Amino acid sequence: MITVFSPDHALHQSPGELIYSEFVPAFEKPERAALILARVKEVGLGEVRGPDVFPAEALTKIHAPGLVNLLMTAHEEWVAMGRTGAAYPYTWAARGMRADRVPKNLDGRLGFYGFDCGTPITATSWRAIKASADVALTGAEMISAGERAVFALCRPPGHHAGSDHFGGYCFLNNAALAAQKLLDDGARRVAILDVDYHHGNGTQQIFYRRNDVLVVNIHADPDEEYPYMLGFSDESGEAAGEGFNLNLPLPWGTQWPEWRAALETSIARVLAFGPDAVVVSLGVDTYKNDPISKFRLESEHFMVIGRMTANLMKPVLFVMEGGYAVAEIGVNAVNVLTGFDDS
Ligand code: FKS
Ligand code: ZN
Repeated sequence: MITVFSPDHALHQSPGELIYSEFVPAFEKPERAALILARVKEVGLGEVRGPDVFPAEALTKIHAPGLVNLLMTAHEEWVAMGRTGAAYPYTWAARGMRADRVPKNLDGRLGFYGFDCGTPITATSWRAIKASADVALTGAEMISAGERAVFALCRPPGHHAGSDHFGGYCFLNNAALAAQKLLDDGARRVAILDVDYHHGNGTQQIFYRRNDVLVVNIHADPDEEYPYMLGFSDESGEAAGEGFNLNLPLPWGTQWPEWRAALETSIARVLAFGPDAVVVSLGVDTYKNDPISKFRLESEHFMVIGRMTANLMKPVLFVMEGGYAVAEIGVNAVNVLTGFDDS
């Protein structure tokens, strides 16, 4: 399997995030992608190539121009206001406030588009964000050209980013951009299977009213886990999209047998949908030693995930999302890919 990777991912480095009352080192750090790439090479997964560069129009098919523009310019404006460090949002748009009027002030715009305080924008973040999107779009293009499977080693991740919001370490939704690209290249239907520990709220929101993209999520129950405000089992899609969103929330402490059963359910739903291609939002934060997550998967289970995905008998684009147990992140992520390739 070919891996698409850009060294520019390292240009995004969060100075830290607020947890409880402490400012702590960021979990989502450049080392993550470096270690996954090292493992790709160690096992000889296949060729590693750089991304092509896509025009801004590829981004605005999914995202509001105001969001893209903010991500591009926020840090420059931050500095122009005499500030140092990274640009963090710290006022948020809650229900009852205006959703139809974007304020001019930078803090207002960061709060209008941002939904948490763990997703800062640095001077060079945009270059990493754009490279990550280009990695996913390149992977999609390769699938359109006939590849059976491609690994888009995206960083920063994307599945929490919605059409007009960023957060959860995510800025642009790489998986959604890839799915849209597959459709634009001629696929009639695309399924997104999100196996990250956290609910892919952005992906769900983007496609919620559409029936050309099926979105299936296996994740920690939003009653107990981030992102809390979306991902419940009664969210099945809206309007034309009714029936094309499936959420399979699982409780804290979930182990492999229950997780695997949810994957079987997901695979049956994807097969019934009959997609021309599948995008897997690949998070390995379901691992038992993950520092911010509470599922109990073991390294060998990631291989089974790859094998079960291969059994779909569809072209698959793997898009990297989360995973914070850095010592094991390479083995866990690449186990999915070798599990796929060996089937
Ligand atoms: C932990 C606080 C929660 C935010 C967690 C974001 C998870 C991101 C992710 C992605 F795939 F996007 F990277 N902080 N105590 O893993 O879903
Ligand atoms: Zn996650």
